[in-house]
Amino acid sequence: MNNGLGQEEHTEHDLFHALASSVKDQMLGSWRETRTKDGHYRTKQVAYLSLEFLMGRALGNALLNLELTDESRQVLSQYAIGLEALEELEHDAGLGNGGLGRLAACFLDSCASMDLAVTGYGIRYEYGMFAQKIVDGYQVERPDRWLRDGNPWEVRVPNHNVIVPFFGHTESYIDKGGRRNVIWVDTQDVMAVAYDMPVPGYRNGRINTLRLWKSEATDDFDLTEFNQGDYTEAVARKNLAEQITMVLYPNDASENGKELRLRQQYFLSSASLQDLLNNWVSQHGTDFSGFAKANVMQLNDTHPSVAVPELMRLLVDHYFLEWDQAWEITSNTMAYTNHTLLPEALERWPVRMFQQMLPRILEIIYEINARYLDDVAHHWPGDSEMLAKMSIIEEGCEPHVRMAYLAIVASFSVNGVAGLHTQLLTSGLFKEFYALWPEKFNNRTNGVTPRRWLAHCNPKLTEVLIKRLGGEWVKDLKHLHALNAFTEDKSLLEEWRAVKLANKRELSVMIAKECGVEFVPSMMFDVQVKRIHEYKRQLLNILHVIHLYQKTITAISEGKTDKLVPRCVLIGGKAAPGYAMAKLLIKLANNLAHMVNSDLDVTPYLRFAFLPNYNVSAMEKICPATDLSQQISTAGKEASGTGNMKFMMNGALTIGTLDGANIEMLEEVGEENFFLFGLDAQEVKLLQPNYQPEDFIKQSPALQQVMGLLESGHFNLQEPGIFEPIIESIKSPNDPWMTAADFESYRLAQERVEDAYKESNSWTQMSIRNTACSGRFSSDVTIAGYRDKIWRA
Ligand code: 26Q
Repeated sequence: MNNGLGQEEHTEHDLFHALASSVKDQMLGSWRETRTKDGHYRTKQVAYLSLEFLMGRALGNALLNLELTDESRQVLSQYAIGLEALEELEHDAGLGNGGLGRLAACFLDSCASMDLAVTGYGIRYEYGMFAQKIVDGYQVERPDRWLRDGNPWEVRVPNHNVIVPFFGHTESYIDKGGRRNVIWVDTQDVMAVAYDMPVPGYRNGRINTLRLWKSEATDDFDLTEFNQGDYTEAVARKNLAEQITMVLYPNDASENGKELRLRQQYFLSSASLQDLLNNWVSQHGTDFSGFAKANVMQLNDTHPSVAVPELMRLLVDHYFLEWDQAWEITSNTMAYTNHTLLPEALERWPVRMFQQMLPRILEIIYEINARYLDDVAHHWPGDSEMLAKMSIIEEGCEPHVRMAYLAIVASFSVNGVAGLHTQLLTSGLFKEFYALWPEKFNNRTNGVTPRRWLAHCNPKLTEVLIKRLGGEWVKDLKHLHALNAFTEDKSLLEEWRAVKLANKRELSVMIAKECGVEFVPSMMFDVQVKRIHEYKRQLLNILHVIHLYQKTITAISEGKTDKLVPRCVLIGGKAAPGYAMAKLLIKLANNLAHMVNSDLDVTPYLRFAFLPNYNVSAMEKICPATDLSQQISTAGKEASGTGNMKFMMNGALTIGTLDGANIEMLEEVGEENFFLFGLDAQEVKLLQPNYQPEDFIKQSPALQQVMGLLESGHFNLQEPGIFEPIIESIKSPNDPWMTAADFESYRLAQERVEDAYKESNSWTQMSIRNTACSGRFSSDVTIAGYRDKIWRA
């Protein structure tokens, strides 16, 4: 391998860039071949449209998939830096918030590895997910200029530039054939420039593409302004154009109504569709009769759902198709995935905003709605309430466009991301649509890629697995089932324990560095890492740590410490910058951590840390080292979860509620290998209207004590009253997350965890069974479902 470096002086960063560039160069040939092959063979093309691709680092994954790890290690042996250390120098591509963005990244890996012609379309944000610092216990956001040192993986492809229009107004005219056409004029145009990133399949020669769009000012636009002598205006406009792809919105549960966000959505949708249509026309001319058979667009939530009217616009206004013909194509190419049931995360845009920014798109939405409401009226004759309820336009003093309804109406497939989630969609949120079009709805339980989330991130366990099972599992994770036959094998138990211990040692080094807290590898590692949100109930975890703290102090004073099971608890995650309650939870966690870790009597039994800046590469170190994975959302609120699967694959046991994919994990591994607790979704719904948290507090002496300490101000002596909002939320009959209701059940489940952890052998057997049963949660399985049931690729 040519390492790209001569004998001259170089920094470690130069070395990283040299290696990455050389790996990319090695992909160029197969990349071109993949493109040609997909063009020739006329295989079905899938466009995965997503505002987020949370790719993380690329080097380690590329080396694994291309089978270049050993060679790279050899090349590096002449330098003073090891491969792992070099990999650490790569900046995460943090172009996503959390689950939805990371799912898109796992899907790309699976699609390439399963030889599917799938292109990811997204935005090349200049600033990705913010970096999180903790100052005095509070979250502080720092900009993430991930492109600062250049991106060795991307290729700018200016020959794919397209123009995206904004603002202006529409006019109609009658053409020579007597047809009435619409043109959208006086627009402010923005150029979309494509940057391609290679997506290597696992050792199969396929290199797929992630195409990320950057917004730039159009040159001729500048020129006109310049000629008019309005130089400063021209530069200011240039700024406006370049703002579009400047920054990722850091909300994982919506901040509705921000104009720039809608601009991003339309920019992505229009650029991607123009690209697909240009591609089609270059091969087939303007005959679109075969288009729907050859193309699918998978919408990653409603974020790119403005692609629906945009495809109609391009077909009707640019290629002069009749409405019905265009609708036939659109409604046979769009497929929509829903990722949430939380009402605040459902996208609605003010009609007024569409009117100004995307006037032609609004006209088309109205036309789609009018025709669709005819169907509704047919299905429910005389039911005007139903019409208002199901309309794409929500009436009111400020009318809104309901993006989910737009997506459902236009899609031939609508899917949820776990069994319970899909069931709740069809029986709740979308039940009228389910009544109208039951055949559209289907479930596709999420998965995660075993390449990154086992083979790459856990090399020690990989070695053990390969020794026992060979390497087939990397491509077909169901092979891990064979491990179940070895749970009585003493030598396997020994190796399994040794791997976990070694991984815990490595994680401890990171935690010491990032948090200033010593985690002791012989203690249980109990972890909850994910975005901070009330529904995910980090608060329940924090209350339990307070309980453990009190229990430890009591045990010490009574001289009964031999019953304690020493544990290290880790919480990590980012709060949306505008989400005050989530930020307050971070502050509470940090104050509590300080209290716990500075009590030297307590620390032999309990340690607690909040990890700053949790991201993809942190998870790669965390999940292999975790004993206990916390998946404790209020039942019915977490659509699926995917972190839960990463932990399971790496042999962590789960303490969790009957929510999202936890339910299916439990099904696979069995109740005896899972710590289940809490109300189920139906019980949550039934209890909600007459929920009395005070009753639950009265009935639980442990919770009473915890609340007493929290309310006493023990964790905020210098800052009186700051945790009032948290205390109130627990005690409020309107607490939608019902933290108090699940506390006692959670505490008891945690006691079962302790009893189980004391029995080292049976714990290890449970750990092995979790890995063995994780095969169903490979994203390869999920993608096989999309391929066979939705894409028909
Ligand atoms: C919407 C409007 C304006 C600004 C931001 C947003 C926005 C951005 C991101 C809304 C939602 C998201 C992300 C949602 C998300 O990550 N959902 C998670 O998706 C995972 C993959 O399916 C599931 O496993 C999780 O359960 C679900 O919470």
